Amino acid sequence: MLPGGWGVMKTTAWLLAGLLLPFEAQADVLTGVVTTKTRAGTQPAPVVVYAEPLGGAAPARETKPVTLSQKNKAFAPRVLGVPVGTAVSFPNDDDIFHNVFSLSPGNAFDLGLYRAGASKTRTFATPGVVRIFCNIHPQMTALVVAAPTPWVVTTGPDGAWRLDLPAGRYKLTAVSERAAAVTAEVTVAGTSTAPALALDESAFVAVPHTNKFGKPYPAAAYKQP
Ligand SMILES: [Cu+2]
Repeated sequence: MLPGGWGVMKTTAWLLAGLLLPFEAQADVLTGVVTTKTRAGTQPAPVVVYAEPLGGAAPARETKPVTLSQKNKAFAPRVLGVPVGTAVSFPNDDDIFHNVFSLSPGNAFDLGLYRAGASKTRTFATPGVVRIFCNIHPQMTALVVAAPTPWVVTTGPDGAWRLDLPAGRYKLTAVSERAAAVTAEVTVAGTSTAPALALDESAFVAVPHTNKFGKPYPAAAYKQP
């Protein structure tokens, strides 16, 4: 019975398609490498890459809490990309007091001064690039990129990155604390490779940042052991 046979085959094909599509939607992978032009002898700063869907708003997803520790008078990790809406906890893992603040427009906050073992949390509800400091220790700096999309990643030391996202058209943005952001558009279908994202931090000049009052740190703050 040929017609019946075809019918069964078609039905089977539809069933398979129905079963596989959701899996396929999660299986698309976009990989790329960010190259950074630096001054001779300088290691490039870590880079955050995020992908915003073109032709529609990024879907709102439940976010996972993330930890950004204060240890040995440094923030760890130093650079963190998170979807907007993410709650970031800042545990003080040293045995001295620390503070966490930012003056970045749209994302200014101050968690106050807190002791060893304590932790405070900041939810990054507004997309943006957020420079984070400690009001006691000027050498402590971190960068949080609150991305307007669920698809955000921090590159490895070699600039390589990977995002698992549904097929479609995206605008990619790469941003670091020492270079102007760059963007590119890409079509994702199956396993895809992103176009080159090239940052230039060769013109970057480090200047002392201010404390949480917008004033220079006292000279003694730079001399602490
Ligand atoms: Cu501190």
